[in-house]
Amino acid sequence: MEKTLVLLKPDAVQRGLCGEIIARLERTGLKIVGMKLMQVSEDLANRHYGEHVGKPFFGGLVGFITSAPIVAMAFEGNNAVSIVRKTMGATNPAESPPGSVRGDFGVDIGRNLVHGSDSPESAVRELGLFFSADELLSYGRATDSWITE
Ligand code: DAT
Ligand code: MG
Repeated sequence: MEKTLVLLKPDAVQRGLCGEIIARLERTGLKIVGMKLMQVSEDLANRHYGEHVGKPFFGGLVGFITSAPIVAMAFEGNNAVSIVRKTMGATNPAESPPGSVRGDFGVDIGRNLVHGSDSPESAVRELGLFFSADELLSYGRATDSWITE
């Protein structure tokens, strides 16, 4: 089953929006299989955002993600990557539609509240950075057969 990494970034935690964002992700039917409050180290930030090294916003991005606690989550389900990305909206809140997390709660590309892996391959890599194998749980829900055929 496909899994994806979600980060509720420091702005989401500071603004008290974690519950709102988790509720939106949870009600899609995707299953929470990992979750923790944590402070991202500079080393972890550099590895997580490795694809952006050298871009003009890289320093600000690392400074931001390490500035205050985040909530790291793993969601599981068919098409988990694309469903989370759709729920998040576009990278720039100004271009993100109403009904999306970034469109409803953001104004600035550097304060866009939430991270979601951009492909199943990225998800495997990123989940490995944020979670050990024993932190990702496998369990059934009574509703599973009402969510997935
Ligand atoms: P996404 O988070 O939608 O996957 P991304 O991987 O291209 O977007 O970029 C990672 C983060 O970097 C993004 O959430 C916000 C920041 N970022 C991207 N482009 C930026 C830009 N042009 N100026 C400032 N921050 C930017
Ligand atoms: Mg990305």
